[in-house]
Amino acid sequence: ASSLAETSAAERTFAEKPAPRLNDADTLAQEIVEKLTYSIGKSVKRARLHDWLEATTLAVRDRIIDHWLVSSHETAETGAKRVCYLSMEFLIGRLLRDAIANLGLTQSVREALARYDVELDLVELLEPDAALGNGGLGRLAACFMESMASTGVPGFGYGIRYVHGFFRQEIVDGRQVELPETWLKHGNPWEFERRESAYEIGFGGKVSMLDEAGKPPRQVWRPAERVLAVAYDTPVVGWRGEHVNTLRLWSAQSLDPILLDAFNAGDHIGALLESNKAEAITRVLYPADSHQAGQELRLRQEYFFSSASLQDIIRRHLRENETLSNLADKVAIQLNDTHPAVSVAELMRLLMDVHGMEWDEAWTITRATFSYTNHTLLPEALETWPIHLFERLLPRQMQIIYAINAVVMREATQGQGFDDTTISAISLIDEGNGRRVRMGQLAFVGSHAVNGVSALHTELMKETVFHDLHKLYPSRIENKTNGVTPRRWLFECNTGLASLIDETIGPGFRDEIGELKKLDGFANDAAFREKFAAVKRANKARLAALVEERLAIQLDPNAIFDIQVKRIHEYKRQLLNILETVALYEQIRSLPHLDWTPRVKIFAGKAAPSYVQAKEIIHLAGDVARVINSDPSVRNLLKVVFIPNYNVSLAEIIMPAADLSEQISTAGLEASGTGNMKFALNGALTIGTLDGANVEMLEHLGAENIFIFGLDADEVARMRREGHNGQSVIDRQPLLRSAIDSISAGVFCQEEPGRYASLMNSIRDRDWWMIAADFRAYWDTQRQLDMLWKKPDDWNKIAVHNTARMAWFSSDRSIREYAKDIWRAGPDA
Ligand code: B1H
Repeated sequence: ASSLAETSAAERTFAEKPAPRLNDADTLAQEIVEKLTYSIGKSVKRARLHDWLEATTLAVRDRIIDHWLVSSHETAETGAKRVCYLSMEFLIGRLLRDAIANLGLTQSVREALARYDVELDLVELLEPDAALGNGGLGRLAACFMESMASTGVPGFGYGIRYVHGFFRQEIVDGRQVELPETWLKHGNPWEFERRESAYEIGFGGKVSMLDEAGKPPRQVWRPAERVLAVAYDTPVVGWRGEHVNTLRLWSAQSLDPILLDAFNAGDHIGALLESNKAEAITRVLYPADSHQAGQELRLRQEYFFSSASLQDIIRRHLRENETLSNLADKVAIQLNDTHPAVSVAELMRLLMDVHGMEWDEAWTITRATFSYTNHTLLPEALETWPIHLFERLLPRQMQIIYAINAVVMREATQGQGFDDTTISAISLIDEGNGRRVRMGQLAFVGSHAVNGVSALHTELMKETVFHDLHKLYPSRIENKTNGVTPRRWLFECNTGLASLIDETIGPGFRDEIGELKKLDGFANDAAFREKFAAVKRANKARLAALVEERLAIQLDPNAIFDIQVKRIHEYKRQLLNILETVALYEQIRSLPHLDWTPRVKIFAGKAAPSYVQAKEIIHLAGDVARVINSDPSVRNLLKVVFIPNYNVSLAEIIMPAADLSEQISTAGLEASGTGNMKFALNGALTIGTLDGANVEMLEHLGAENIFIFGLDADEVARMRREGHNGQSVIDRQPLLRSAIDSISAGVFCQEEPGRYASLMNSIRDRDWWMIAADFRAYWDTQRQLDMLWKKPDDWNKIAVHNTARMAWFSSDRSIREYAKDIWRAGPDA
């Protein structure tokens, strides 16, 4: 505040809080109609629903801008440290409801629109779902942006403005079909193009020594190609609207939109080729979750947004500081996985080649500035790039990587006396597979802190991928367990539950989520449990209506809504769930007189387009659903649905409607999971393995409130080492054997009986994902849950404990930990 007083009067007018606006419905109605009239050019009479969406967005946006300017100026003028979160993905979803809720305007906007017979809920549905990400990693980045704004950490998100986000999934003849997604079709009222923040990004070309008189000789890179990175800013408003951060996404443009010479010579097509090539960089999101794409275009994307972000960070720093020597005191840069890891080499290049810094100082600053989050241990997801490709595209950065490697090797041999095998394990260059650059190693050595995303995952990082680097730098790895924002994932998506909590313990939990604990005692209050259950029933009815409308399948609201929604991946074991479903189906058929608990099995999720097994799993889920749903002998006891096109907006309807959450990955393979947290926060019980953040959920919920089964990570590792074989297990388990035999015999696909033979054989042989190995434990736990469902008091008690005890999994907690331990930024720094 003291430095605020020293700024000039002109500056101060910006930095001061804006004149407060009135938040009542009259004022909002007036503002919205003003936008409708003068920004959209429509009268109230003629306006279509979409016009109301735009007008409402613009009116709300003005209010955000007031706070945005204040936040930005405050950060600039106090010299506060900024956090720059570099991520290939920001899975932000729709923004309007979140913005209105965080500004505290939900009721007023609803009333304002109602005066014109417009329903806010319908308006909100028209907003496109911005899917600039694949799954958990991208959604985490979005939750973190919201939590940084809500906890007052000055933050920038840096990413890519993909023209086409994550593909739209349709199911045609049972198979996934990918369709292009066009979220920008009607323009995007949330973003501001910043033509003045544009940077040149080079590719290819040569590096040479420049020996200028009077200066030390230095390397210069002369790229063969150059494209322009143009910034688009979206404000991210935090809880109560007090702090607003910026999500800055880069779009690629050609420097030379048309080659005039070629154009004038009559080559109209050729004249546009270059701009097409430039713009291709930000055209589409790679849809492979937990799998490295490996294409040149992907490496171009990674470098493009890394370099643009770093140039932007440096420019802003030099506007406010005389030197780059204090960069690390003013900026913390978080690398969200290795996708922006080339930043380590790029910052070194910018500091040395462009700003004339010496190696030692540049290296010290680089490591003090960066930190890196690892999100997976799956070998197929660890990024490496062939040296020849890297060198051709980024020759100077390749030189710098060799030089960094030499520094690290020296530390390892001289400091620690590491032997040859250890040395080759930590090398940035993988010599084994045709020479490749290891991006994980690069991110690790270029950072002062490296974190995993759950306690278990962090420990496994130390034992596996980073075993040897951890020996060399034993204090670098730490844990930061993921979280989810309670605003979107409770207050907004489950207004019924949030209001019930207001009534019960007061609204304090909305500012201090820890207060949810006060709800714990109400688990024993029968009247409260009844209200809690009524909210769940209403949420289930809303989901059932959606399923009826989209799939023409009727769901029994008295059944357990047993839900598995996430990317389709073998390690996530949707197949285990399907096998249990088939086994249950067969049991119901053969023992119809038993007192079965009715269940609805709900699946949703997308498969990477080239992931054959994942696509077969989707196909199988649909085939199984078709046969079971049309079999009169199971009556209403079992229904199976696969809801197409899972995305953030669908998740907002699904999470509050779940009775049971499936978190059943092969132990040791799911780094954290975040869907697990959203479900539990909304009062679903979890059936899950000791994997990822499930382990910590067990600690916070207590063993009686979560249903853990199966092998743990050590047992999985041991069985894999010792050569586990599925058939030997299957032979001892008639239920499993029968389910596998039915599927592979074509019971669910009589038109093509061999369809699932190889999928089933993979369980009989290697059973790499431990599906056979875990089946019995899974089945038994499911039957235990069947019994529990028959005692609604007991079930609901557990459900209440889940909501009451999940506060720790707020992403505000994650962000505060990062801010304190890694970034040393934020209000408490
Ligand atoms: C996660 C990815 C991922 N881990 C590569 N790794 C990608 C890897 O396009 N790519 O190349 C995209 C995504 N995503 C997920 O991150 C983990 O599987 C979850 O367990 C975790 O909760 C989430 C957030 O940390």
